[in-house]
Amino acid sequence: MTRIHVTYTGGTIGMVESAGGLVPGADLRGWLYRLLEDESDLRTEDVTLTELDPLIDSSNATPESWQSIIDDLWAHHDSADAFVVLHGTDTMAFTAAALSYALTDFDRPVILTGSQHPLGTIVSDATANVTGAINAALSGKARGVTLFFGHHLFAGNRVTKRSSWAFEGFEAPSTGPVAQSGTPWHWAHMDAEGRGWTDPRPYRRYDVPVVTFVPGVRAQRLARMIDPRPDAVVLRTYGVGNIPSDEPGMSRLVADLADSGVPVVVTSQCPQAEVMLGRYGAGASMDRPGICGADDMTFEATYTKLMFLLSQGLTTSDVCRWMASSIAGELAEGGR
Ligand code: ASN
Repeated sequence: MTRIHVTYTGGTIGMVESAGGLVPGADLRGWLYRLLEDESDLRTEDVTLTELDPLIDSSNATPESWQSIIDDLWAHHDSADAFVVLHGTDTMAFTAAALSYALTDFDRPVILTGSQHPLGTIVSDATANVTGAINAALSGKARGVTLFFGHHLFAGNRVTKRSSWAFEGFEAPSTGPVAQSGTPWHWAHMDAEGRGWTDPRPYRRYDVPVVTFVPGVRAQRLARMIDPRPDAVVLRTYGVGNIPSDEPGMSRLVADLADSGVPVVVTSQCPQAEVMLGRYGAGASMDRPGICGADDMTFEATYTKLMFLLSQGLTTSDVCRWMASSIAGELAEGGR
């Protein structure tokens, strides 16, 4: 018999209406145990549940919240065979990626899920998503950290939230899903190869501004965004890694930032991308040491990986080296 541990972190799934909008407050524990009793062969004693305190809207998640989930998973590592994390959808893809880097030696499947609508009503997707996550946990086929939502299972570091309302609210733009639920489930090959990370240090918060380039942005605006000097910067550039290089001072500013030792990570605004620094003249100034491309990583996988690497106390050149190497299957090294 498979034993399952559930970590409940908050999110719409367990929210109730209030005068100030949706807030945590539903009896998730009662609902979950009734669901498992009625709909599965799992015995109550085979399912344990931690309700994190406080339960949050995942918009309030921080690297410390990721760490409290990781700590809860490790605390139950020996007493369960598979793990389900109930999470708000807004930042679930960040948490899934963050967990994937920190849990490469966890050796048990971890499946995140949540819902677009609170549990307990006929219009809700909560039952479908939680039963899907439990089925993935029981399947014996899920590996590493995955996310189940709207009939699909995704690698946790390849997924992004694509819709604020659709029941198919997530997608993996570069890889597609790992499995589709059905009778039977259809599984794709999971090529989540990575080098892993032994004994990672806990997540901490770092000052990492994310700069989105838009047509007409001035270099002066960017200069203000990076003053005082942050711990690292993520640039959300165009296409394969292009910036408005004709804007006076723009390319110089980015190059100076890297030269001063601040790691600069270049991502694309395209959900499906492969960053190639120097491919165009408009991005050529960024083809230099201290500036690294995010390859085909999602924005969520990139940002959380940077937090992970900074938390390990790495130098800028090591941050860049790891940005190009797969820790937990988050990128296709050397392109696809
Ligand atoms: N704001 C909610 C959250 O992320 C959204 C949801 O769970 N559907 O916690």
